[in-house]
Amino acid sequence: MNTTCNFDIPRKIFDLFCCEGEITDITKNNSGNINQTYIITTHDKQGTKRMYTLQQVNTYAFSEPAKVMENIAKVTDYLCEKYTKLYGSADRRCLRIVRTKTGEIYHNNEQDGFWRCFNYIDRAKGYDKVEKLDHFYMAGRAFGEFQKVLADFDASELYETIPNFHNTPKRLEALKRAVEQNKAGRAKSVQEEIDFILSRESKAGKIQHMLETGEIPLRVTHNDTKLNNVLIDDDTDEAICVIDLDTVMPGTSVIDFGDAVRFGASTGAEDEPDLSKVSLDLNLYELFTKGFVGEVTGFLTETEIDSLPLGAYTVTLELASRFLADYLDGDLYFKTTMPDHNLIRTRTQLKLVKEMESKWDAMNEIVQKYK
Ligand code: GN1
Ligand code: MG
Repeated sequence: MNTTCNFDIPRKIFDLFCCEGEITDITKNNSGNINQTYIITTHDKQGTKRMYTLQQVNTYAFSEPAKVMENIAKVTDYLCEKYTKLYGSADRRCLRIVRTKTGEIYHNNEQDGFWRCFNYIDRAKGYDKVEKLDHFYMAGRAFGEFQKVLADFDASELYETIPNFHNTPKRLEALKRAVEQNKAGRAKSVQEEIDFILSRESKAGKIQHMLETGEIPLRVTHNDTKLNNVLIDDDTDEAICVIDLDTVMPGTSVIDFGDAVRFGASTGAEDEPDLSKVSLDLNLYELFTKGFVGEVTGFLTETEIDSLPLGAYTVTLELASRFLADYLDGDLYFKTTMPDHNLIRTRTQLKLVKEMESKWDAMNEIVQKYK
C-alpha cells in the first residue's frame, strides 16, 4: 500500500545521498512492520528516470543499525557477484546500496535518525497476498535459490544483529516476562491466547533443540521470508530479487520455509480481524513447497526437508508470541495502525496454528511428495 503525506524530511535526507536527477515523485510504502519506506523517482535533464528506496531504520527494533548495514553491504556484494555469474547480469536480481555524498553506507545523526538508500527495481512488485498462483511457486524457488547461493558465504562474517531472532523458546520466555510485567495492563484480557501458546511450548521448542544438538545445521538465511520480500517481475511473472536483507544472518532453512508459508499460504492477511477468512490453503502450501523443495533437494539434508512443516508450525507460534508480547508491552515494536492491532495479528497466527494442527498429515505428505 502506498500513500502520500508530507515528504519534507525524506526530501531533505535524500539530498544527502549520491542520487542522480531531480525528485519528480515520492510515495510512502506502508507494507513493512518496522522501518519507514519511501519510493523516490527522479528525472535528470535528459529525461532519464531513476528510482530509489529511501528508508528510515527503526532503531528500537535494530539497536545496532550500523551493523545491519555492514551485513547488508557484505551480502549484497556477494550476491551481485554470484548472480552475475549465474544470470550474466545482477541488475534486476540484487539490491545495491546507494552511498551518501560523503561515501558512507548510511546517514545517521541524533536529529535525523538512521537512514539508508537502495536502488529501486522498477517494473516489479512485492505482493502482500498471492494474486497469481504461479507467483507463490516462483517465490518458493527464489527463497530456495537464495539459500543455495548463500551456502558458501562465511557466517562468521555476519553480525547477529538481533540475537536469538528465531530462538522460539526464548521468544516464549519473553512472552512470559511480558505477562508478568503486564506493562499495558492488558494481560487479563488475553489469558486464552497466553494459555494457547504456552500449552504448545514443547513442540515449539523442537527446531531450536535440533539446532543445538546438531540434527539440523546453522546456515546463512534470510529470516524474514514474507511473500512481499521477493520481487516479481511485472512482465515475466518471474521472482527476480529477494529484498529486505535486514535479518540475513545465521539461522535455519526450515524457519525460512516456514515463515513464507505462515504469511503466503494463509487465505487472510496477517492482520485480518475476521478469523473466518483465515485458513491454511493447502494448494498454496503445495505450490510453495514444490518451488522451494525443487530448489533445495540435494542441498538441504533429509532431516531439514522432513522438518519443513515443523518450521511452519514453529514460526507461526513464534510470531503469535511476539505479537502478543508486544501487545502486552503496549505496542512498542511493531507498527500499529488500528486498535488492538497486535492482538488481531496474534489471533490470525493462532488460527493458522490450529489449521496446521488439523492439516498436519497433509502438510507432511506434500513435502514428501516433492523431495
Ligand atoms: C517484521 O518489517 P517487516 O514487515 O519486514 C519483523 C519480522 C516479522 C514481520 C511480521 C526485524 O518484518 O520478523 O516476521 O514483521 N521484522 C523484524 O510481519 O522484527
Ligand atoms: Mg523485514
